[in-house]
Amino acid sequence: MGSVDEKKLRRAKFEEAYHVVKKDLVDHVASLGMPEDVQAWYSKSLDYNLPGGKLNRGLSVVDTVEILKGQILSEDEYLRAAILGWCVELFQAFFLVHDDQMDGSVTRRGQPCWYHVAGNVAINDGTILESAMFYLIKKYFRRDPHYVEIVELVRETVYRTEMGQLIDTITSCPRDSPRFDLSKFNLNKYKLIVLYKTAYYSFYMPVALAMLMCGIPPSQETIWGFNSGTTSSTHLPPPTDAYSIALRILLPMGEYFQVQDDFLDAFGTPEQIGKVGTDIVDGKCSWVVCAALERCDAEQRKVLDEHYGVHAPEGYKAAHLGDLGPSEKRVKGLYVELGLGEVYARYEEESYGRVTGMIEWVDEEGTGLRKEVFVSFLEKIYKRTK
Ligand code: GPP
Ligand code: MG
Ligand code: MG
Ligand code: MG
Repeated sequence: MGSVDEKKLRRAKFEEAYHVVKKDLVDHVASLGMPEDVQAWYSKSLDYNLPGGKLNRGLSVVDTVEILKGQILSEDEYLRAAILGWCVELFQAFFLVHDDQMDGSVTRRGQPCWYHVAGNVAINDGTILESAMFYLIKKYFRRDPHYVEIVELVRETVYRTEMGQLIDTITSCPRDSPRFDLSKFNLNKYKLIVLYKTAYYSFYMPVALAMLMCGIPPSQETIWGFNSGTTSSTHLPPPTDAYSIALRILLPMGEYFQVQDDFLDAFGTPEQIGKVGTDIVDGKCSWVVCAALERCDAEQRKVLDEHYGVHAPEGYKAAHLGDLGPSEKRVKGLYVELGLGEVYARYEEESYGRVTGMIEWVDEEGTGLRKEVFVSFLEKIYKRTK
């Protein structure tokens, strides 16, 4: 959507609304009688965890509202769309704070993960970010005809994302477990994990929130209408209802996005992605290891069995931030040997083509949707390198 300069302007405008969000939240806790040190801690947690990301999810809410309304938004409309956008960013910040602690990550967005700065109170700070999201929805949307649907959409998405994190966590190898069975990993298991941990909240929720704000009529059946537990749905007949169509297009887009995240975890540099990859040492059921398991011979499989899910010796990461431990190095070497860079490039083109084909299904007249909503979201992530 638009030139590089226009994109920068859109981002800067959205970032301006962050100041409104922060003031609303800090003023609110002040009004509850929270002392100055609590207000200062909260401000610091917000500044540290909320504004520094790519903002794709938050911007997608604003972009979708603009596309669906088909005209320049009034100041009030823009603010309400941006508030919903920042709510999606709060959702993401809440989960990232917890995810980094659970994954034992080192850095996020180019700085130490919040739990390294704050300690265990990071758990509470994460859940405060979740509550902040519901506070803002109430403040700005309480009188909206779809207030209940907005709240229920977010609540249900929180629940689904937590289910995804649960499968992600219990499917991964327990720390340095010597007899871990990699045959538990396969692409079907993988698709289920990423549908729940990523696709609903990162892709469907931002667009569905914008659709609700624009008054596209929902019903309980249609909001979660398509839920076969898989994202590979091109063989099913195209749905006709607006929310079901959005789900059917956005879930595979979310799967594609998480495959990119997994690929970059192994193949990106910390400078590029702002975080140190942890999937290999954490023994995650990542797309990359599933692709490796499908292609490796018996010898290569032994390397994976021996080295996947093995942390560097104690103190290693601390001494060489971002350096690879010997097992991680071995697994990354194998990924290159198996040509997974090319496998990924083919997957990327295939996903892009598949999603683009699904966008053609959208009946603009009949649903009130616009193809541009999906095109603009897909363009934000296609060939991303961070
Ligand atoms: C991404 O996983 C998934 C999430 C951030 C959802 C977390 C959900 C919780 C309930 C905490 P990831 O670990 O691959 O993300 P990253 O690579 O950014 O650490
Ligand atoms: Mg993580
Ligand atoms: Mg994780
Ligand atoms: Mg990741």
